Amino acid sequence: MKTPNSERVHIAIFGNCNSGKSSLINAITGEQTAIVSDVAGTTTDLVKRAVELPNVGAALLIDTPGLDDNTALGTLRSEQSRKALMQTDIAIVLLPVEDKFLAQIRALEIPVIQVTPKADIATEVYKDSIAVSATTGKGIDSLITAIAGSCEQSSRLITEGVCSSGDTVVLVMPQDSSAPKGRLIKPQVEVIRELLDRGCSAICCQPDRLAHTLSSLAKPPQVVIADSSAFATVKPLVPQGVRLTSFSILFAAYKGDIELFREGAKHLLTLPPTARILIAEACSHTPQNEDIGRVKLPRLLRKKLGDEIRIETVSGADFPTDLTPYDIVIHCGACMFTRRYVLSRIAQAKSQGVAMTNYGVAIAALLGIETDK
Ligand SMILES: Nc1nc2c(ncn2[C@@H]2O[C@H](COP(=O)(O)OP(=O)(O)OP(=O)(O)O)[C@@H](O)[C@H]2O)c(=O)[nH]1
Ligand SMILES: [Mg+2]
Repeated sequence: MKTPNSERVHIAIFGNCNSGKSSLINAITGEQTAIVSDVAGTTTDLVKRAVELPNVGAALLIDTPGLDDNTALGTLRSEQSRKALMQTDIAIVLLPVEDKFLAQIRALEIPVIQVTPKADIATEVYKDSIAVSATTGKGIDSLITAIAGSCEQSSRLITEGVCSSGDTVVLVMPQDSSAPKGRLIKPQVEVIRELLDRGCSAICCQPDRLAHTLSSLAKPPQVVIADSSAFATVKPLVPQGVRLTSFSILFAAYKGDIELFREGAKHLLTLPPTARILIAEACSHTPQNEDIGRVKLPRLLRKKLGDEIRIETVSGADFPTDLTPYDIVIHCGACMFTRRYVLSRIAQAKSQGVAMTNYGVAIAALLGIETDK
């Protein structure tokens, strides 16, 4: 099955015009698909290429327009390159570039690999960089090893800190009318897969079978993970000493900053009836999300804060650059976004002094539900 882009490590190549970015992508993939020429400004758009890299796995290489293109159109394009940073997990930077750009990458805490390009003709190798030649292939292996090293540092588990290898885990997954027909939703599939990879036993049931499932086990499970909509039914059935959490809480930690989201949810409960709230969805059209973001969440918000509150919704890449008109941003679970993308939105909200939370944490707070993690 094809790996979705949200599961791929996003590796973006940045540098000035003609520095050899597209050639480097061709050298990494061993295919001459990116257009290369000695005319500055050859790459005019973000170009994404799905690849499998040794010790990295599924990756998405992102070719970008030159950063130093100062023509009118070029300025727009280089602006695009800077925007690409928002979706970048690992940045490969072809030196030299403006210090300001490197500072921007560091501010977003994106792992960066610095490269001296065209090593076959370069007269000097920049400090702390890997010398690489797309023409001779020199340094390409070292570059891929460095990418693998950066991936290792940033890889994290969904069930980190909640489940240990070998645990028995009961998953409570309602398959009601809001569930898609004939399949499981992505967060459930991903948790089950990860538990299997970690040598855990994953036992799935719907809420009405939980009591039966627990009583049929010789020993209580270590963890119960429930859909937050089933919490009211599940909580009283979970024995003392068994850890209880929800898929949304796990994903809030995996795809964001759970502490910040919890603070945001506390703030949400104190907002006045004049509040202005921004709901941000990652997908432009996903029925289940639409249901939560457009119907369920607004209903809960109005019930708690009053009918006068103003709620606006944005979707996809359509996230405002100025968040200050809003009292809070409520983001979806971001199953279609990478962690980095969500973190860069969090960084933006933080720098503008605007509170942020996500669907799962906000709904839990509005319903007065508490989880162990
Ligand atoms: N000698 C040498 N030439 C290279 C190397 N890599 C790229 N070039 C040449 O440098 C020129 C620019 O290469 P591109 O890959 O198009 O550079 P780019 O950074 O993608 O350029 P823009 O898309 O215009 O920003 C081409 O003429 C390439 O043949 C290299 O490793 N060694
Ligand atoms: Mg190019």
